[in-house]
Amino acid sequence: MNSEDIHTSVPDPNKAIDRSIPDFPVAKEVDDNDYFTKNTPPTYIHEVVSKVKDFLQYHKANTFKKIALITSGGTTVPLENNTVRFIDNFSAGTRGSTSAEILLKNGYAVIFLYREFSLLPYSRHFSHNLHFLDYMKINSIDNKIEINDDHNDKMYKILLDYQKIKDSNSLLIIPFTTVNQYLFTLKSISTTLNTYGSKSLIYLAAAVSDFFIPVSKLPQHKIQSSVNNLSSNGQLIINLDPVPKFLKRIVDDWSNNSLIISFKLETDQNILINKAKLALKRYNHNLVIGNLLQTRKKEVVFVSKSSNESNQIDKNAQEKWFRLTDDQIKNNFEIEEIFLPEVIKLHDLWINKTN
Ligand code: PAZ
Repeated sequence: MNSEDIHTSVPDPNKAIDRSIPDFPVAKEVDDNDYFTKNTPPTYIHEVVSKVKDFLQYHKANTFKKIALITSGGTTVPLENNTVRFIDNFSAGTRGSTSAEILLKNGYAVIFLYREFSLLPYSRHFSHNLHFLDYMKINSIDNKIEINDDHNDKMYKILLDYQKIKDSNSLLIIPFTTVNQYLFTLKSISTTLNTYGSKSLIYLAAAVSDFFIPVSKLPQHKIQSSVNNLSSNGQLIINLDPVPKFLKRIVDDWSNNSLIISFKLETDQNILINKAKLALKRYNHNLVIGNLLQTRKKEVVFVSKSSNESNQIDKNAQEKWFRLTDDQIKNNFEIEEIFLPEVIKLHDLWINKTN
């Protein structure tokens, strides 16, 4: 289920920039296809498409489960083609990996498009909070490795769940690291997923860079601190182009059969709702889930079109908050357990409406 053969975090030195690619103006909403003709797809993209096709075919033929494409983790923006330095985006992958587990538990098959080495469903409970060797001990009688008694019960439950998902071929894991890999892969997967019809859900929890350096402007080698690269007062000045906003393309063409949900992250609570409403109006998808960096593990807000549909979607957009109670926090509930049942209901309505 894991695409262990695909690696995204090590740049491919053979794929040095093609200087014959002309420079291009910043893509606007109308010409965002430019991005895909003027930037280079990852070398492994055909492999991804073939894995996704096999996965969809398997579920069409055998289970006809609902399928969720979940994006998770942050994208990077390389500053050099042979990347030593890059700009990163905040996101541990908690939202995506937790949501994946819950959707899998609720009968979905999941395509998990994640930042390589960020949190994964199931292993997330162990991978980032303790040295993994501390979960184990050596049995001094036969020198076999065992799980420490303290961790046995928790690990047993999670291992059972994981094996069930693995045996039923319900989880396909695809990595990305750079924003370019993310965009090409998202386009390929969402287009392929559209053939699955309304039983597909796109759940965009990844934190995607808003700015990037187009391939035509990317230095091939490590930026040197020589005078050539620096301003007269010794500053390194980097020009970043805006990343075209592709959500509209997913909604309108790439995956117009799918229910589409995006997340909106802000740090200023005074602008969160308005930004979520704006996104809903601009992209015309099904739901925006707003969250604040500071409280994202305890509360989220759903901003959706009002049932009283009109052209002024932003004015009519509905808000619904989901919050963990103190008791739930004490008992280690995760906010995704509280709001995902509503997402599943929304998706079921979407499926019923289109059938
Ligand atoms: O991965 P994580 O749990 O640390 O963070 C999740 C999140 C805050 C990145 C996600 O909920 C989110 O809001 N994603 C969209 C980010 C954006 O507005 O681009």
